[in-house]
Amino acid sequence: KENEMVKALREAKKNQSGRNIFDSIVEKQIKVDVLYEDDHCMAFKDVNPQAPTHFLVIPKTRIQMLEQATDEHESILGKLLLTAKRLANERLPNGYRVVINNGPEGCQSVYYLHVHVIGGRQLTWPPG
Ligand code: IU
Repeated sequence: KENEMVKALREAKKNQSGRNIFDSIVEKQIKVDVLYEDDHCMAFKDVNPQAPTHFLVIPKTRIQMLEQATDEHESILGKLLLTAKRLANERLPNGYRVVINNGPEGCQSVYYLHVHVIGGRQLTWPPG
């Protein structure tokens, strides 16, 4: 039983630190529905949308999760939010939600920092 838990924990850590599908998206090895791209970030439609509009904004250089961001990421974090805002303003005049999930209890499933932009229907609060 303990061995299984140690193994599961090791596996979870590996999944958090290794390359994942968003690395492949940034490297253009996987095609996605790109909404915007520049030297620093990329925005694309979420494959499993939670609302009529649901897209993600990611940095081109990998940050695993928000909790690992440091002062050196100040500029890219700003760019991510401003890009999310600009794309959202163009598409969602009645409002929208911007979300960053962090860690297991934050419901993060892909360990490559991404900003969710969700809208196109009346959202509810608090989230689940
Ligand atoms: P989360 O914050 O880590 O839970 O969100 C990951 C999101 O990435 C989630 O909404 C997925 O639907 C989305 N996604 C995607 O758009 N394309 C993929 O290939 C994979 C996940 I894997």
